Amino acid sequence: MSDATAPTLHATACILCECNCGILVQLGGPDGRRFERVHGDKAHPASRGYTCEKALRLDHYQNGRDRLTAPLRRRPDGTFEEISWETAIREVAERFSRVRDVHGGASIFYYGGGGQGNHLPGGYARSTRAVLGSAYRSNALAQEKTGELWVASQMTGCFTRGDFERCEVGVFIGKNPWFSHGIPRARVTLREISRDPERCLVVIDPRRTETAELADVHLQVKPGTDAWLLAAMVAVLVQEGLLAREWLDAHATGLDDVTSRFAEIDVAWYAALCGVDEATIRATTRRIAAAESAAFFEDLGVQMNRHSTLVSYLHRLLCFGTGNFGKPGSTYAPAPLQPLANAAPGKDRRSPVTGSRIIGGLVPCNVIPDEILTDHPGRFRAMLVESANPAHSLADTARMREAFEALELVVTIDVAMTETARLSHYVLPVSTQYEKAEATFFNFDFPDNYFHLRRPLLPPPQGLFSEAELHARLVEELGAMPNAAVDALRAAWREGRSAFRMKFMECLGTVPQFMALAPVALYRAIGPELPHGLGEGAVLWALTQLAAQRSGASIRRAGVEGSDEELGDALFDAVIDAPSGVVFSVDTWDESARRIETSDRRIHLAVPELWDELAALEVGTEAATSDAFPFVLTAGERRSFTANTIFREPAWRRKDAAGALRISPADANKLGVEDGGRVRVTTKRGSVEVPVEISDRMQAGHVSLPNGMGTDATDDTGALVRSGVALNELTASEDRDPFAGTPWHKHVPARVEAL
Ligand SMILES: Nc1nc2c(c(=O)[nH]1)N[C@H]1C(S)=C(S)[C@@H](COP(=O)(O)OP(=O)(O)OC[C@H]3O[C@@H](n4cnc5c(=O)[nH]c(N)nc54)[C@H](O)[C@@H]3O)O[C@H]1N2
Ligand SMILES: Nc1nc2c(c(=O)[nH]1)N[C@H]1C(S)=C(S)[C@@H](COP(=O)(O)OP(=O)(O)OC[C@H]3O[C@@H](n4cnc5c(=O)[nH]c(N)nc54)[C@H](O)[C@@H]3O)O[C@H]1N2
Ligand code: SF4
Ligand SMILES: [Mo]
Repeated sequence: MSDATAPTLHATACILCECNCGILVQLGGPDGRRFERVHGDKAHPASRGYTCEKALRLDHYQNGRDRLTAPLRRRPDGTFEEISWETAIREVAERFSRVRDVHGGASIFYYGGGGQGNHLPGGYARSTRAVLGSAYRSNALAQEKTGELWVASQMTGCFTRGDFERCEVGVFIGKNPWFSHGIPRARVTLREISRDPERCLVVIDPRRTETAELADVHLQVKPGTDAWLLAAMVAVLVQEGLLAREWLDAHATGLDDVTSRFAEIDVAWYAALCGVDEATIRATTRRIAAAESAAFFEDLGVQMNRHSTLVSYLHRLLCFGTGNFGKPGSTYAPAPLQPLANAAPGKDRRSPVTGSRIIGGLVPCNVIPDEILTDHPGRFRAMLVESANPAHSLADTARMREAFEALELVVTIDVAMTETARLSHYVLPVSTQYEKAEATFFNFDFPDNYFHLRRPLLPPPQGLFSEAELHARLVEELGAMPNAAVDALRAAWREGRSAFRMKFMECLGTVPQFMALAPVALYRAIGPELPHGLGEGAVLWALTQLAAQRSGASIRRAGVEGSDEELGDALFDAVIDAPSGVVFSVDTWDESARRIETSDRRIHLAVPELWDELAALEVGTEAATSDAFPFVLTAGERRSFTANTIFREPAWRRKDAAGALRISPADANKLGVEDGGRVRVTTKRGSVEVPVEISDRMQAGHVSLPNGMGTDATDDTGALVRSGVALNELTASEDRDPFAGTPWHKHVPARVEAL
């Protein structure tokens, strides 16, 4: 093919999981808007050409069904009518203001702010929220990561990640990276560890997962018993003298307190409780302790399970107890361009109605209905939802629906007509992630960390625009846009960066609430001035200034140059200029160790608030199952063709279109059901019908359903048709961790009956 006919490849990223692999898209089709081909982008600093099978299906997102094309207002009968943008912005601003004026802004709850690929909207929403006085927010992190975040805040004051590329031993706890990824180039990295006889892959999972098949050691726990397994492993460290004592003396406090609590643990008894052979537990613990380095990753298998916060703690005792922090192949504290949720030990903030612990600034997802369905004066009265689908993704859909119906006002900002949009008073459509500049803050790599500001591939359809523009218009309608400052900033930008920085500082000192208004003010002032259609990247100007102050040395090591004053601007330009992403920071291991932000800069091994739960393990496992609900259902397993609800078009799935229930051969036999046969799954909250897949990966008594199914669409007659099981029809909001409020989705007692 000659150069003249070579198709244009547009650099962007996959938006289906936190890895955000770099991709090259070839556009085509009759209107030039189809994703004809998708390749891995070798120029992307983290993925280096890698993708999984899902990225190839991204046309189903860009050109998916249910795309919203105009603002919608709900009629009293539940149907929607299209309204003009003028009306939409005016009425939404008016109605939120009314809630604020009558009940106070704190009653306006914000949910979302970005999914797996789009975190810039959350930045702009800060401005709208500040004008409305909205004080509480949440997102999906508060149904998975907040327990771990709280433990991190207690022990290190910063979040830590595993260095799987260099580790000798890699440990995955309730995590199946073969399908869920979560580390760059997951399958390559897993294979490398697996093939190297000097290295060791350990997987803790009740299922024989694809990752477990590659593992040297598969600790096949009974579902929901990880706390006993990990407590036994820590006990082995303590009792066999395997702790990295010298290192701990230099870097940690609280060791004696911890050892006394594990000295008496009966390892054989705990082994029996979790169903893993005692000798294997001892051998695996010794292997970890003897290794030069070990990296750890816990995920939903334990984070959405019983004892999740305690498990996060035990996992860290195993990691730090063997000296695995701050050296190659162990764990590190990354420095993202912008932290997604803060792990610094902060003040104890609580939600207004239930008094639940707010971790990382987020209200626990499972208590949201309780914060609404009450006559408490501090209850939430209105909700702004942005790039999230909580009516589908949060526990207990029936209660969530009731909660939405009780709110005075629900406004949803999305690209598609979702389950949440259908429950909203107003639905505001926006451009897709390929029709605007976008980015995520899932950048946790080490020692080289990268950031990718993606350029738009396509203009949005007529009448649509980005969240940045939407928030700017809302703030303008609310009369809060600092227009004079915006004009002055734009003029200063044209003059030069030094003038701009000075003007920005001046605004911080003179314009009321400027810090909070800065995102939309920057967007209005410099958005149109930015090249490559990167207007929505304007907010990054402020974030790169802050990053330069925080991590100047690391940014310079990445080759970004400039005086202290100029470094932020140089970083901003580097981000703007890199279509496939840029390494913005190069850390050292010492640098990472300095990010420990406890009061004495040491790792705190003792977390007394968890002692009672730890001690309670001794009495044994408490069965969640019963005669009525004898199975443990894992409600939400990542599979080859699941991607939360980012794809709404069922046709994107090459396999498993119905989202089968996986069941062990023994259980299938007992129930008299064949592969592909249908069963009814019933929990205390609901009942669904689904086909089964008989799988020898499953233990007897354990069944699992995939996540991301059960989205609704209207058929030709206008009726709603659901494809697959909407998991949270089966889950209950009260089934949650007593500490962090995270759900027990991986451990739902259920009954299965053949149909
Ligand atoms: N293909 C695909 N990839 C995704 C996503 C997707 O939708 N599809 N979503 C992304 C998102 S948002 C997230 S948060 C991540 C989640 O990534 P993961 O946490 O890896 O995904 P899951 O499959 O939900 O759960 C992991 C494992 O937990 C196991 N498990 C169940 N019960 C227990 C238990 O009692 N103990 C232990 N130890 N393990 C248990 C399951 O068998 C499963 O293999 O994936 C991301 N990647
Ligand atoms: N039972 C059970 N429930 C679960 C899970 C489970 O395993 N089991 N997994 C949980 C996990 S880990 C997660 S992360 C959550 C995910 O659940 P949510 O955080 O609610 O998000 P998604 O399903 O990813 O949906 C993202 C939404 O963003 C919209 N969107 C896409 N692009 C754009 C855009 O550019 N702008 C805007 N404004 N919107 C856009 C999509 O149309 C979609 O509605 O689900 C959770 N729920
Ligand atoms: S691992 Fe797969 S789903 Fe995740 S970003 Fe990369 S290509 Fe997309
Ligand atoms: Mo997630």
